[in-house]
Amino acid sequence: MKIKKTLFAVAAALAVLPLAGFATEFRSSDIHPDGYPTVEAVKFMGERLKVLTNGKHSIKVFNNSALGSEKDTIEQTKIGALAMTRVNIAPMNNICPETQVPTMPFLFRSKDHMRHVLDGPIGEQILASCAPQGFIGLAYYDSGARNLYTVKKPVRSLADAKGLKVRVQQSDLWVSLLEAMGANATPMPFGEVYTALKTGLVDAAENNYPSYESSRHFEVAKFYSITEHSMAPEMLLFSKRTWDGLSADDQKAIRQAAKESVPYMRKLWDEREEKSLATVKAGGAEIIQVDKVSFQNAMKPVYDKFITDAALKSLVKRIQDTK
Ligand code: GTR
Repeated sequence: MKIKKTLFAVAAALAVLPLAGFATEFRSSDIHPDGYPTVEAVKFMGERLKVLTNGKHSIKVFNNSALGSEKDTIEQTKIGALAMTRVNIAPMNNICPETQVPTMPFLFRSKDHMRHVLDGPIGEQILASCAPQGFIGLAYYDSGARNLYTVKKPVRSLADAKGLKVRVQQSDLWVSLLEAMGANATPMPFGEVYTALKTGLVDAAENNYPSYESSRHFEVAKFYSITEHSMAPEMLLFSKRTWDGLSADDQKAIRQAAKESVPYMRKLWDEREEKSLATVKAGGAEIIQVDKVSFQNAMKPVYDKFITDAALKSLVKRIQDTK
């Protein structure tokens, strides 16, 4: 509570500074380590921003959860104590309902489908929808398909997921998604998952290859089942509070630099997915093909619970109809 109050005071002070005229090093957070594609992409964005603003603005990335969990950094960004945060879209689900849509299970048919949708007007609409909550959505980054991994016994079909205690991201939608698989969902920050798996607090977690590899979760949970249940992307969010103090030219440069970092990130991402797969296999992970249809068929309750109003239904339909 005390920390929150202090942060608020800092944010309030920042809000009255005439940022428009000053050189700024924007602080940006990430939970991932150096070398991870999201971290490198934001550094690249910073380099581009420097060039586009003739050295006036730059970005400093605080990675490895140095500024807290994604939920924490989202709050800091909202109040303007932090200029930017790179997070998964999941912890935004409870804040900004439209972000639930790209999180939905089995919605994107492929990486190309996902990229095509997020690059277009649907992606733009969802980014813009977070402004009333205090966030300028700058871009999406890839996060691949998420797969379920277990410590003790492999999951080959839906029946095997029944009763498993699975760590999920801090989002109600994610809790329901795992419950629809028959599992018990335990929300917790990413930084706590390794220990939770190792000590038996949870039986399983789920993530893409690069996170499964870089977090070393593969050392403690060796059965990696290709469920591909969600392609929830990453988001790059700028504090609206900070944004509103910037000149139109600076805002344009930030948007431009963020946009330019997307293809850079995708190239790193594609390379990292392959590299991570090789690393986890060499480390003893068993890659398991599952009966995917059994998982797909179980997801209706998640759609019924979260895609409730006409606007969200229409977004889902437009995505499904996108070739
Ligand atoms: C990763 C993602 C992170 C975080 C993490 C998690 O794939 O890049 O932003 O969401 O998953 O599961 O918490």
